[in-house]
Order: sequence, then C-alpha cells, then structure tokens
Amino acid sequence: LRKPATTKANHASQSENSYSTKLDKKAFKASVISHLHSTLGTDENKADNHAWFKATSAAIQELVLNRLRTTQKTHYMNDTRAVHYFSAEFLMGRLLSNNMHNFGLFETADAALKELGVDISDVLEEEPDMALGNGGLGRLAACFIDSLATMELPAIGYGIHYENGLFRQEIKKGAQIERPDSWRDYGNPWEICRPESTQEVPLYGYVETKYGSNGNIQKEWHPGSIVKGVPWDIPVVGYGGNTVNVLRLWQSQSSSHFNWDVFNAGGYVDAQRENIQAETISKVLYPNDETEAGKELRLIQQYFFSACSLKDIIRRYKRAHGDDWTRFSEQVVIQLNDTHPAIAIPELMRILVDRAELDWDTAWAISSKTFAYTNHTLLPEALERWPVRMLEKILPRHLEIIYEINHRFMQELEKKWPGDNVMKAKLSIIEESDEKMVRMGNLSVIGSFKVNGVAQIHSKLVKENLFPEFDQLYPNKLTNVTNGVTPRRWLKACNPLLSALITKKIGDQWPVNLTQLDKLSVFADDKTFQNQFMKVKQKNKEALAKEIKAITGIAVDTKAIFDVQIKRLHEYKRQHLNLLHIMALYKRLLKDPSYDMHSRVFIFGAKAAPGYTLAKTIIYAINKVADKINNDKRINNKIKVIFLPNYRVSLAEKMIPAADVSQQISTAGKEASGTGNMKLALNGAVTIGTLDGANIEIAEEVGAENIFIFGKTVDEVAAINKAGYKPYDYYYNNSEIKALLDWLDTDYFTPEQPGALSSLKRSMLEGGDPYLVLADFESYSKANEALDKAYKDKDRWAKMAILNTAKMGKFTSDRSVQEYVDRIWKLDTCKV
Ligand code: F58
Repeated sequence: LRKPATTKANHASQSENSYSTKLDKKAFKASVISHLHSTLGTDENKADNHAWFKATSAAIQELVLNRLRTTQKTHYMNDTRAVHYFSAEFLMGRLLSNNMHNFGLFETADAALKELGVDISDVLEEEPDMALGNGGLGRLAACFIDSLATMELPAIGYGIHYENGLFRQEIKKGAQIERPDSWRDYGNPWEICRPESTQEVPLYGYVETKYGSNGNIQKEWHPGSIVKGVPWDIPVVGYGGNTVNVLRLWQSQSSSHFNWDVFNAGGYVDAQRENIQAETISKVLYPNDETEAGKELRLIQQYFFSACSLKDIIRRYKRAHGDDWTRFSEQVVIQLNDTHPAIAIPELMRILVDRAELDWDTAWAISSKTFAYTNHTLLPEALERWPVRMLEKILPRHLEIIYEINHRFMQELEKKWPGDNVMKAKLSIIEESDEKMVRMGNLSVIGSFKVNGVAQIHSKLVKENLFPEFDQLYPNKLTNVTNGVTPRRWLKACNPLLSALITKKIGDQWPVNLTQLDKLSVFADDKTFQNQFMKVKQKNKEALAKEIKAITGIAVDTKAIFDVQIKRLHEYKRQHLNLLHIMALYKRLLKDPSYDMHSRVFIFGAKAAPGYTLAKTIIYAINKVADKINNDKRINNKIKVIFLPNYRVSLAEKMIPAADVSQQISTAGKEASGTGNMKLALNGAVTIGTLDGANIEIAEEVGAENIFIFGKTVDEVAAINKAGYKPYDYYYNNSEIKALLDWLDTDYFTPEQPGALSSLKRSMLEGGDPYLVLADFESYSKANEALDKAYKDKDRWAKMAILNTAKMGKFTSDRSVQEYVDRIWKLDTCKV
C-alpha cells in the first residue's frame, strides 16, 4: 500500500511553500496577544506571569503543531522504518525555552515579550518541570528523542502519562519530606489528547485452550478486567525546527463498557471502585532508583504502556501493510530502555501466535528481529525479577508464553552444551528459588537482537560479569553505545553567555556538530580567551549565588570554588565520601586556622528514594553538617555547604553553568555511565572522579592533566572484595578517618538529636562499607588537595576549564543516536 512516488514529491514541495517556522518580532507579539485574548480569555493588563507563559507557549505550540502535521504526513507518505523508544520514564523538564531555541525563536520571543513589558525569565519560571522520571535513565530518554528529532530520524517515544511525577522534595529541619508533584494542575500547554487512538488493555483472567481457524490448537486469554489507555502526545521539536516527532504517553482509564454489566445490575458503587483501580495505573511514578520494588502495580504499569504502545504500532503498520506480517521487523524496531518494557516481548508473541495465528517459529523470527535492549545497571538489587505467581495472576497467557520461550531456549542450550545443567540454570528465564521468579534481564537478552551497555567499562562488565554465558552463546549480540547528552539543552539553552562566547569564536554549528568545540582548544592558553571564559563562569556563579540566597537564605562567596555534586542519592554514588571530606577540611581548619585551602562552596542536589533510610540519613547528615559549618565563625567562611532542595532538571540547568568542580565519585564498577558528568564538563567544570562509567572516556578525551582521578579501579575493587574487605583496618590505621567517623557518633552536629548520624558511621564499619568509602578516602583527599592547588593557579585552571568544554564533542547524544542508528536501528533520515 505504498503511495506512488509522485505523490511523495508533490507533497514535499507543497509543504515547503505552505509553511515556515520563522516569525518576526511583530508577528510573534501579535500571536502572543491573540492567545492571551482568545485562548486564555484575559488581556495585557490583567495577565500575570502564568498567563504570559500560557500565551507564549500557545504561540509556539501553533508552530509546533504545524510542523508536527507535516512531519507525520511525510513519514507516512514515505512509509519509513522508525524506532520506537519504549521507556517507563521520560524526564523532560521544561519545554518552552527548549522549543523556542530549537525553532530559533528565543531571541525573537525575548525581544517581543520585552516590548510587552514582560521579562522572559519570569515567564519561563512559570513552567512546571515534566518530572516523569527518576534520574539518568529517564533523562537519557529525553536527550535521545531530542537528538532523533534534530537528526530528522523517524522516531516515537512511548511511555506513561503519570499524573504525579517524581515527588517534590522539601527539607524540614534537615530531613527530606516527600510531597506529591502535580505537574498538570494548571493544564499543560504542550500535550494533545488523542482519544481516537485509545487502546484497551486486558488484565487478569484465565487462558482457554481450543481449536483455531486452521484446526490447530489455539490459546485464548479471557481477561478478568480491561482498562483503557488514552494517549497524550507531546511534540518533540528537533533543533532547526524541521522534524517534530512525538512522545506518546498513555493514561489509564476505566473501560466503561466492560463495567457496564455491574453498573446495570445496580452495582453503582462497585462500578465506581473499578474506575478508581483502573485510573490508579498511571497515577504515580515509582520513586525508586536502582532498587526493584517488585510491586504488583508496577508490573501492571509496565504491561499497560507496553501493550498500548504495541497495539498502536501494529495499528499503524496494518494501515500500510494489512495482514502481511513479513515486513514488520523491517518497518519497526523497538528499543527497550532497560527491562521495564520487556513484557512487550511475550505480548508481541501473543499477538502474533494467538491473534494473527502465525506459527511459533515465524512469530519468533519476527519478534526477535524487532526488539533491542539497553542495560543501565549491574547492581543486583536493580535487576528486575517478577514472582511467577504474580505473572500468573495478572498476565496468565504471558507466563505461558515465557515458559514456551524458555523451553525452546533450553533446547538450544542443550544442543550447544549437552548436559550442562549449571549453564541452563544460570541462563534460564525462570529462577528456581524458593519463590520461582521470572528474570526480565534474561528474557530481554534472549528476545532481542542487540543488547547494549551505556559506557565502555559498563558494557565490558555486562559481557564479563553479568551475561558472560550469553556472550559466548551469541557472540555479536552484546555491544556498547556510550551515553550522551543534548548540547541544545545542556549548553545552548542553559548557558547563554558561554554559548554566545563559543559561537563568536568558532561559529554556530557546534549545537549540531559538537566535535567542533575542539576548535576552542587552540585558545586554551590565550589569555584574552581565558579571561572571557572565566568571566562567563563568574557571571554564572553570581547568578547561582543569587538563587542560593533566594532558596536557602545563605550568602556564598562567588570567588570561592563552586563544587557541585548533583545526582540521586545512593550509597554507591558516595555523597557520604564527599561529606566525610568536607568534615575533614572543617576539622583541619578548626585545628589550624591557617590551614591552606582556597575557599570552597560545596553544593549538593539529591533526592533519596522515600523508603531508602540510609540515603535519607545522608541527606540529613549533609544538612546538619552544613548548619554547623555555615554558622561557625572560626573558619572564616572558608567552607560553605549548600543543599538545594528539590533537585530537578530545571534546577540542574541553573547549577551546571556555575560549577567549577564536578564530583563524580562512585565506587568503580557501580555507575553504569553517568550523564551529569558530561553536562558539567561541557560547561567547563573540572571533574574529580573515579575510573568509573563514562568518567573513563571523559578522562581519555580531556587528558589526565585536566581531570582529577582518584580511587580504586574496577580491578582493585574486585581484588579487595575477593580478599575480604576490612573497613576497620582503615578506621584504626588512619587517625583522621577514625576521628571523622567518631565525630558522627557524637551530638556535635545534631545537638537536639544525639545519635542521629550514628547509623551512617555504622554502615561504614559494622555494615562492611559496601561501597569502599574508607578504602578510597585518602586517595580522594589527596586528589582534592591537588585540585585546590590547581585552582589557585588561575591560568592553569582557566586552561583546564576551557579544555573540558573543548573536548566534550564525543558526548553529544547525537553521536550516541548515530551509533544506535548505524549498528542497531538501521534507520534512514527522512527530510521533512
Ligand atoms: C542510570 N540508571 C545509571 N536508573 O545509573 C547511570 O549510570 C546511567 O548514566 C543512566 O542510567 C543512563 O544510562 C537509572 O537512572 C533508574 O533510574 C531506574 C528507574 C526505575 C527503577 C530502576 C532504576
């Protein structure tokens, strides 16, 4: 059913003439005013900042939707192969500034609003973050869809339309409090509801065995309940504004016709109860990062969005290809962002075998050419396993299919390694523990044609430690694609001063060709450029200092080193190593007021999973130590400790441009990649970090003299653990370490709550210090001294900062996406 080529050509030439993304200031002003009047029903005199935000967004959205229509038509006409990025999380942040930048309209809008007496930054501040993700994994998905649109690749993001995103964090008396995040309370100007594309999702029930139309045995799932998935589309504007792709997020709703019987029978209340249950599915994002909750609702969320998305894909495919399944995997590639959507694999098999009545081998040949899987973690507690009993109850047919996949896989293993039952037990999708479990990682590897890790070291460990037998069995399946970040949001939009300076120096192509930043290298020793570069940093520090003052009431010295650690709070990320070192500096200053150090502001941003007690204690400890240090006159403002509450994308955009130092100090082997490390270095922060995740590749790019590497390597960590790590040795042999840990045990930092920080000490002694904080402390302390010394040499530091920006070309998400395209997705660009 492909359209004839001539139609395509006609269509393309028509659309080029009929529409332009360019608006001048006058037209933009008129559009904003018109939306103020007719979309918002207010006027220039009455409008508050929120109304201006809505009207400005509406003016931009008008352009966005035009481009969206043209994009969709073009993709349809060309019947393009597309990537479908399945992710339970998309951490989008704010969209207005980004969309204006990508349309090249930021300056126009700024000037237009100014003439209307409105400050654009006040308008931008009105937009709530779309915080539909926990951290790195969700933000990566957002960067990737930005790159896909920018590179004019046919792509669609599929996820969940959570009513509540990641909780809002408040700090009360030093402790984290979680509050709901209701990001859509006043409406969202970007999303479009598409009720016409609603899907139904079956759940629960039982499986019937019967004869199919071809006389073969067929299975039919009789669900016990059905929920509706209503899609909301968020346009994703590529830089340059040509391609506008879509992020399609599913909202759950009760399926009224299914409950009709209950309703008619007078079960009004029961029918309403069903409503509430169905709508619960997309109510809230699970706030756990790096731990698996194993909750029934979470499995339902995963199946809900995977099933809706697959049906959506199949509907679109059938529109072009009818019942001919032979071309499905040519047209459709599905990227599984971690194992969260892995249930899509048995779901596609169910559709092909039970509904389309294909034989198993044909169905498997299609399915296993459709999926690819990205692994984001090696932490055992983050690897998803579902109790067999839970699957049996919620998705009885899928459990059968998983058993069938596993059965055939076991036969394959028997051929390759006859009689090797140890191997079979290891690779089986079913874990035969006390409670039988389904291993979603194994299912994903078996059901995908490619599996990738997210940084070189991580992918190596995936091959060598996590899935070594799979690597033997399928020698070319496991691969690496190092993560990246979009330079449009993470430099151009968030750091306008630095962007302008760079553009002045090397032209304006760097946002789409980031390796051009390397042209800055020749100016690294140029005094004028050093001054300009550091002046920008200084201005950004002043802006952040203002923000810090407004949020916390604390004044910080902008001549101090701005040292930033921003990421989810987790023991493996070792915010407590940073904290111990801050306490060490404080102690050294108390002991010797002339202790030589450049003044330093340590800035943290981090949310802890609500049930992760020790992570919350670390937040509490940071705040309590901060209280003490910030108010201790004896140390003469040499150290300030700032914890900025409610760390989120929009706050990151303010912190990153102002950072001198980037803390990337995870235990080697634990941080799969990290992406904050890339954003900070891109903005001229110098990294102090371990040889972990993408830090290793950052070090390769910037060179050993422009990064402060410390700590045990992956191999050393393994050796220590093998030999039996003894944190007490460090405690007794290093008097500073002992004094610091003992300090935590006193009521010095928590006079009103003695012992409140003891559990932190215990975790590093009796608790076995699982992340080797004590083993790395001395090396970290030395690296910090070297950093301090380097900062005091202004020219040297400026050079380091410039080279960090200059050498970040590799870490654009455009490069990551291009690698996926070349090696996994095999997509062609489609010019709109
Ligand atoms: C992160 N994972 C990795 N998981 O920790 C980080 O190193 C990497 O750079 C990033 O992915 C992108 O590849 C991560 O953010 C989660 O947040 C999951 C949320 C759902 C539960 C399990 C963890």
